[in-house]
Amino acid sequence: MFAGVLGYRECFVFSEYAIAKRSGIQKSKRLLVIMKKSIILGSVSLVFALLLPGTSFACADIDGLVDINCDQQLIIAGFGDSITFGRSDTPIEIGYPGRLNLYFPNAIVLNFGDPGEMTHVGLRRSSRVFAEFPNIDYLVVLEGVNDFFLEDRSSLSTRDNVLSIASRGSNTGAISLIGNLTAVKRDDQKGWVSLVNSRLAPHQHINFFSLGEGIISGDRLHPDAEGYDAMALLVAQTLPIYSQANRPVDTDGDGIYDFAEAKFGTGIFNPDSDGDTLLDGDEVFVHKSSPLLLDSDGDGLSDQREVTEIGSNPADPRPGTPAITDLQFIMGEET
Ligand SMILES: [Ca+2]
Ligand SMILES: [Ca+2]
Ligand SMILES: [Ca+2]
Ligand SMILES: [Ca+2]
Repeated sequence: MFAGVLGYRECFVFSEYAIAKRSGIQKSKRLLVIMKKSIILGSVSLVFALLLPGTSFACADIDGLVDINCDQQLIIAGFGDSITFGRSDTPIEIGYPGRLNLYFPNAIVLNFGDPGEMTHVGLRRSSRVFAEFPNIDYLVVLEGVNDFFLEDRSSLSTRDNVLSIASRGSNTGAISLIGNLTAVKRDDQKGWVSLVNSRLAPHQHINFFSLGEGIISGDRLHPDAEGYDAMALLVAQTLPIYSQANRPVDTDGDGIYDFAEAKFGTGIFNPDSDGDTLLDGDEVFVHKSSPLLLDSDGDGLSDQREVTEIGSNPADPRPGTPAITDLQFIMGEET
């Protein structure tokens, strides 16, 4: 599992990794690309984040959130403009996304904040982002204040663009959450914020506006560090609610969601496809054995025996101590 906070630049590096991966470049070379890029960008932490060993469980929750796409990674992304980016944050501009690892330490947090962006531009960008990052579990969309500066933009088009960005995220399988605009201290923009938020109200999941003007920094528009703290806390409190409400169905209760069963050749109505008494989800994610074979590694010891009696690895045929002991048993110590 990858873990770490990825800022906007790191997202670029991560993109390079994804591109290299799709191009069929060897994993070691892909990591080399990451390492070179990270050093160039002064962000070696990403290298270590990518190299962290994984944890394997069934489609288990990670940090209290459902692993929506059952890929054993928890990916949370913030999409928006300068307020997602973290403008006016101190000591560095990481915004609310950069603080989410405080609450979800095993998550990959992606910051897709693009300062100054208007929503119709964001809508176009979102296609590229979601094509490049199709494994996002949770997406938070917060954008719209910049549309105020374009005379031909209406609050209705702002709403529609935000809804479309969220919808595109949902189409990748992510849970898309729409945030309303944060409060502003600039008098000439208050009416716009109020208007957009009234348009978004029927669709909104995260009420950033409720945090009030107290979170806003000296520029009267962007939150300050404490403001971003408050936004992150609000997101962290909200995510688990929608996470649980959107938990995929696992009809047979074997730890593999229905939509993922086909990937492993198992069915949605049979929790133990090969009849070896081990749940399909445990075989796939915990033991790394086959849910379709009684003896996954072909060493003569059944998966069930290796797991429940011997304590050996059912997916590794190498003659470790338990296997030799069993071989002796098979060969007949009594003779
Ligand atoms: Ca996931
Ligand atoms: Ca299942
Ligand atoms: Ca098996
Ligand atoms: Ca075996």
